[in-house]
Amino acid sequence: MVTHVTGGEMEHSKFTLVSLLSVFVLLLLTACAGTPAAAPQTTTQITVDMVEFMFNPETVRVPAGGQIEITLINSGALEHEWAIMNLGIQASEPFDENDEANIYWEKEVGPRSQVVETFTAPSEPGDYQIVCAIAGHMEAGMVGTLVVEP
Ligand SMILES: [Cu+2]
Repeated sequence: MVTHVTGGEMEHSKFTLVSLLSVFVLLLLTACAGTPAAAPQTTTQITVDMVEFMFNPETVRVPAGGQIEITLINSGALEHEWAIMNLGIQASEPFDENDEANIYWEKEVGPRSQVVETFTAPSEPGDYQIVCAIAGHMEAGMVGTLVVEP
């Protein structure tokens, strides 16, 4: 006995398949919609190269209160760090505990390596001193400026 599939039945199975797919797609969309969307935020990307004994570039400009993504590259043979001092503070030479307490944000990077970090720029516009707080490095020239723009 031969079963003939009529045109009507064929249309029906196609319709069922399409319906199932639609439901599946809807479920996927609903799942995605359930995830809270991240608030749009502008990130300022900066890159600083560190080597004995300097920062390149020395001066970095960021918007006040902005979200900053910094790539810190240590091309040198020694450990270095990029430390932002609080507004109005000039680190003493040698760098001491009082200076340590006046760091706004800092990141150390091992020799011949790099890191990507994020931080929030100070909300107060102005010129912030940047130093490498490792003993002797500031004196040797590892100083710079973070210009926080209004
Ligand atoms: Cu250093």
